[in-house]
Amino acid sequence: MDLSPPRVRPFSIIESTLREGEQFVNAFFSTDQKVALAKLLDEFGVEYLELTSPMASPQSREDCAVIAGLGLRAKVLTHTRCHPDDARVAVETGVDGVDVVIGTSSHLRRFSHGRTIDEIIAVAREVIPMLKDSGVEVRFSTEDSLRSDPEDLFRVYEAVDAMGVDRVGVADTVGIGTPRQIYELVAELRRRVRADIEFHGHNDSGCAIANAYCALEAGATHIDTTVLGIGERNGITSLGGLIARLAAVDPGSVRKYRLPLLREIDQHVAALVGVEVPFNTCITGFSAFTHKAGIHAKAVLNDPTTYEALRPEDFGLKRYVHIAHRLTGWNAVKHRAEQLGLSFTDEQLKAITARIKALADCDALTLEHVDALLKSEHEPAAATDPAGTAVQQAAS
Ligand code: HCA
Ligand code: CU
Repeated sequence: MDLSPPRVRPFSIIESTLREGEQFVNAFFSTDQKVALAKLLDEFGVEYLELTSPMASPQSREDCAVIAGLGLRAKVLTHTRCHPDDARVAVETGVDGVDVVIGTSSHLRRFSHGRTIDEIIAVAREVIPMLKDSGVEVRFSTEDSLRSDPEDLFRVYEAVDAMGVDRVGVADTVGIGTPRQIYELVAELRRRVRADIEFHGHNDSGCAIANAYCALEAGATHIDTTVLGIGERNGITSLGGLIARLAAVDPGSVRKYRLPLLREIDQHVAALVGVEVPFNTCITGFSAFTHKAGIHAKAVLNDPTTYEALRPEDFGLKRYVHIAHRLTGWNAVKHRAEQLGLSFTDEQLKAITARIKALADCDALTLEHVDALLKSEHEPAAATDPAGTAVQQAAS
């Protein structure tokens, strides 16, 4: 059995915070906010930005033109229904590419647009050549792919592939797919079409990042993300989550991005939509590089790779060893003492650690408490100083 990490094949990110992300319940982005975010994501290095359909509202249409005119390095896409009128308006905004989508599942065919598979292919035949003739990049995606009949799906994909589409999209619209299903669907699609393959996965059942990764393993070339994963309901594959997944497999695969910007990007979007960055967010969650238990702390202080799949310094971040609690160990306490410039014998450190544990059994401790204790043990005179002063001096 070989569990060694595979190499990640070349891929592009289609960053859809300005489209799928706008479908998040709290999202409202002004033109200036969209422009600022587009620039930030462009600086990070995503290959594509996907924008809300110009048909959504007059402002959405203007915003497409504004962002398409910024001269960003990233290609600017907009997202529309597979309909000639929408496609025409999309091209007029000056975007580099148009992502068209139409539902192929029986649910959506029955309750949404009411078309048969033949009718879907017929409308694609009106839209795709027209878009190709306009010189834009064209993607055709099947909404609710996972609940579509695979034979219907492949018939549609093969037909649009023959029409010269640049990319076909698999959309797990309701977040129902398992990694294995996504792998099998994309691998079969890879065998059947010549076009690039995009994956768009919702996170209703918590598999969005894993599904995106499996899509790549199976031959997908493009992955849709949003910052923090925001989107319809509980959203899609998050930008940071995909980066973390890929960096853990093959750090070289994400060096093309300016990784230290990720924290600012996550915090920026969290503020825009009025949420905190969740504590368990990959890479940028506040405890993502914090180690606590004594055994972990000791090993990490010797060699961080013992308990870290990712290197915080690659993202401009620092690891933190949390020592003010009853699971702590004397190696971690020693490390803190050294940071404060205080030297103790091992016996003294073990005694101090025992005191920390006893205190932490009664009440929640802070680093300030531990620092004050270390200082007072080192220079008993300092014990008469207000603890806060000692800590402030230590911290400055
Ligand atoms: C939706 C549409 C979509 C489209 C994805 C795609 C989805 O908002 O329901 O264009 O590939 O999840 O199916 O976001
Ligand atoms: Cu979606």
